[in-house]
Amino acid sequence: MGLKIGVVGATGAVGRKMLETLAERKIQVDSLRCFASERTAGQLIDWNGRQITIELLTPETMKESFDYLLFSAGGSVSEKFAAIAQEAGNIIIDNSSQWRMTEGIPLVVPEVNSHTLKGYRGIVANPNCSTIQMVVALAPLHRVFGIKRIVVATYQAVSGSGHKAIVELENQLQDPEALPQVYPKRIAGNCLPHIDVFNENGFTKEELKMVYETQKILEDDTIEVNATAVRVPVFYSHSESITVTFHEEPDLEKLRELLVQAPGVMVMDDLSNLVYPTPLFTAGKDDTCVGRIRKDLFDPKTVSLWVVADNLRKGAATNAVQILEKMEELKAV
Ligand code: 2RA
Repeated sequence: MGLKIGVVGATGAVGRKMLETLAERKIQVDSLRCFASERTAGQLIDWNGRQITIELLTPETMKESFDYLLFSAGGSVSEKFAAIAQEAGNIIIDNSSQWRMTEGIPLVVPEVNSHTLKGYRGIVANPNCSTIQMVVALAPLHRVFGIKRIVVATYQAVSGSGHKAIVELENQLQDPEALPQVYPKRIAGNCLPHIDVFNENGFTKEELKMVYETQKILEDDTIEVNATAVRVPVFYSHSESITVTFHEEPDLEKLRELLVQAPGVMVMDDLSNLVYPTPLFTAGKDDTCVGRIRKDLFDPKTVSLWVVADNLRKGAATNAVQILEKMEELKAV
């Protein structure tokens, strides 16, 4: 018996990737409905050999019965419509930041904390892309050596800002005079240390997401995180330079072995052959790729890593569909 699935925000960069991923991972779907705003309602979408007419998102549709609703339509849409759908007894997997820090709402990376899904129905929050790839790599290390502090700098692709940002970078690469629209400054040939809005404390919302989402997912609010989130002229995949200090001094070979064994991780670390992860390699894949694994020169409890993953796939759509798969698995238990 196939599933009744709805995708809200089906025409956005992540929504489209969710549809692609449902087909790619052969999720058994009986009925697939796509919802969006007036702007695109009525348009046709080809999905897995079917033609689907995009429906206008309304409170009434969210009160209907679905097995899963996948949301990627921004926080305000989730705030209103995911709540209605939850009230109606549906399971919602929401990619917006709206519910991530709400008490009682699971914030899930299946490889890390799928236990939080056991016996749960309602809204499930998909973490921020830059958080997902970091915790996929660090969770297995945290369980053995205990993380004290993380210092991370991100190098985030423009696809994280949606389709318009992809077009903006393309235009700027063709035309040196092309004016910035999505970003406050040119992104071609540039780096912007500014993702989302600045808080009074000098950190951006994107950086603070990496702090508090990481603490929630790893269930340890003693973990210190200092993040600098940077937009770079790359189309797909976020890269992260992560320096992590543990409570216990890690044996580097054991740490490497933990990463090799870690679910969802691909270790790419052979400097003599110039093997290390890059955005061009990870784009289109679901692996979280880890390289440049090395001990700090001064502190034996500190290790640096380079972590790269496709921000639209593992960073959003694939993680959301993996949550659906895990919830289906747990139903069968
Ligand atoms: C970005 N992580 O990369 C944010 C939202 N997707 O723009």
